[in-house]
Amino acid sequence: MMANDRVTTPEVNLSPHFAIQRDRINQALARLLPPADQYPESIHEAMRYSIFAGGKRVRPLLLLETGEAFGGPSEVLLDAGAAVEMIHTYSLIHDDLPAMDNDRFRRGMPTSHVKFGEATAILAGDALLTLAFQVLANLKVRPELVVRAVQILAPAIGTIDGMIGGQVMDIKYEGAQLNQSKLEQLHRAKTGALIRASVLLGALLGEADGGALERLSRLGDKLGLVFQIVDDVLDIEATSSQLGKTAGKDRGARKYTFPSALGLAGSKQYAERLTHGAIAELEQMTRAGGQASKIDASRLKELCLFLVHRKS
Ligand code: GRG
Repeated sequence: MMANDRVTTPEVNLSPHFAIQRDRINQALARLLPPADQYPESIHEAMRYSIFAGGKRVRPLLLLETGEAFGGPSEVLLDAGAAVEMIHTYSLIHDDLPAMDNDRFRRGMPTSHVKFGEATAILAGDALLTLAFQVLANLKVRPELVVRAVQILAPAIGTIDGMIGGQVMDIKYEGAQLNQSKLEQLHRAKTGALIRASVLLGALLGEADGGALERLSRLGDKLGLVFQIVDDVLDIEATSSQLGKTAGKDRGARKYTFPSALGLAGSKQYAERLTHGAIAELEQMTRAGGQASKIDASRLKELCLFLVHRKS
């Protein structure tokens, strides 16, 4: 396929299967988070408030569907997915703080610091991050898999090409005009790395072989960028009530985005092309023979299409 080829993918509404999967993820989160009446109550209330504020659960769904496609044990995948969602929610709580994006509205509700005060919001983020690694350490798998899971997850949210590094770049380049390669480097780190790690954790815990891991790593990388491009497009095209957060923030915050670099139509086209590439990785993986030829990748494909066509 050539760089400028036009690609369109069919729209999908997620099938009822995913509502069931979201319920299972929510049940795992409800079980793993300390109860709101557990002393000291205020922090547990704040952790549960942000976790159950209505996120789409994209990252745990990717983890679960990848792992289940390879026959991984659901109890383990659900706990690992919950850990990833805890980390994602920590990043949102901290990103919304006055010292960062200073947002008052997230997932359709007042942000953590608005509801509980800044000190509790900072601690709730810290606590979710800490609990996530506790959950990973307690996964009922061979210790070697726990070590490898930490080796995937920790760098994905760290400073070198990971989430925190991406956030640092985001702050550093505020108001700057970036070329496409710098913009992609920033978003691969800030948003993409955790999405890629979610896919890889599913593959690891499903005991996918090396060839499949490589394909899924490339798929995760592409989906991570798609996610951010669509986020930038929605910031322009969707309303605050559709998003559950303040729309139009990027322009106000002088953020250089994919639509600034490629235009709206160009951004949508690029997201479609990347999605097409991600689906091609899946198809090549299942055609390559061996272990992956036996898996049903249709749910993962459905998720890829959902991510590019999502409206919130
Ligand atoms: C503060 C350490 C630290 C990191 C912040 C990822 C990140 C870095 C901040 C999130 C801010 C943001 C709006 C990023 C754009 C992409 C993104 C992660 C959107 C929110 O994710 P969704 O759409 O949210 O999956 P829900 O609410 O559905 O879970």
